[in-house]
Amino acid sequence: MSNPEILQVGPYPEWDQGPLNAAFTVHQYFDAADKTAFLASVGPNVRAIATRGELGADRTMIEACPELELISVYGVGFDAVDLAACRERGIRVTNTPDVLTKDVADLGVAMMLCLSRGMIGAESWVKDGSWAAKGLYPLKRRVWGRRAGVLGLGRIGYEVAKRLQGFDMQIAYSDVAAKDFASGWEFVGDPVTLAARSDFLFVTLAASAATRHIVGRDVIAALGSEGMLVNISRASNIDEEALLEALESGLLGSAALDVFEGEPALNPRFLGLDNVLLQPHHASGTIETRKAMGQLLRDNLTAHFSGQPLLTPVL
Ligand code: 8YV
Repeated sequence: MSNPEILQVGPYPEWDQGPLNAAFTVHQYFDAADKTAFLASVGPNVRAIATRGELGADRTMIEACPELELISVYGVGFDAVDLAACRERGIRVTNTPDVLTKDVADLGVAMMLCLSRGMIGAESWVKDGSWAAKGLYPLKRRVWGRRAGVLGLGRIGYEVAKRLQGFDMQIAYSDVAAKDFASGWEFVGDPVTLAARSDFLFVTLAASAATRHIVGRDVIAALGSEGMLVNISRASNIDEEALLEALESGLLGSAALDVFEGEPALNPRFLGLDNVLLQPHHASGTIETRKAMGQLLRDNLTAHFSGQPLLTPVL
């Protein structure tokens, strides 16, 4: 009996590609020169799509696969998957939560520390001879004891707040409702109020149509010229034009960003700023975590095709 045919939307590390090729007949969408023709050719036999959080699967792709049963996402974010198209046909969707939560939280906190203490510039100060020529590196801002806001106290937001507690920070969060497991942290009902009482604002909520630009001009202005915005969620949660204007004018102090509209082709205006820390959507980018994500992606596929319950269903 032939292996189930799947569509692979983006590349995976070799340690994932081998087992995927062994278990399935894999059609690699990302390698196709003419993607429309490729979908027309292989789509009719595709029973599952293996994608990545930032790549997802749009309606066109889904409709090109009339036998599609499952979309397995390598990543926790499934906002790039057209869930409405999936619901119309009863297509299941899985993601890879939990295995990446702590890595993403680690990088968010590391970005805050790196930017607030000026570590990128400090390394240049050493390497370009400024230390010897100009003396002490300019003073930066401390982190411990200051005010942190977490916008979205889900898995990742909770791990961020736990880490910030270790820096004796005054922690508040905003979510759709107060969380009973967050007793030591202040619940704030809206993002503007949260930003106004924060020095560091972490955007950690899952992205959806409902959260698009939840960090807009009002939130950015409330965070203010001494504030730092840290985004480890999705670019769509922030009004990027408003963010750029605020960073360029000084209305916002600084921003540490792991995600961008149009990534990897980010807006070139970011490149000219000296009050940002830019990361290449790397928050879950460790060997250990990516291996666990790849394993969970395949385990969901295997479970589906063997008639077993999905491990981490979204839909
Ligand atoms: C993934 C992400 O690593 O989890 C997500 O949704 O955005 C990242 O953590 C990325 O999608 C993998 O390509």
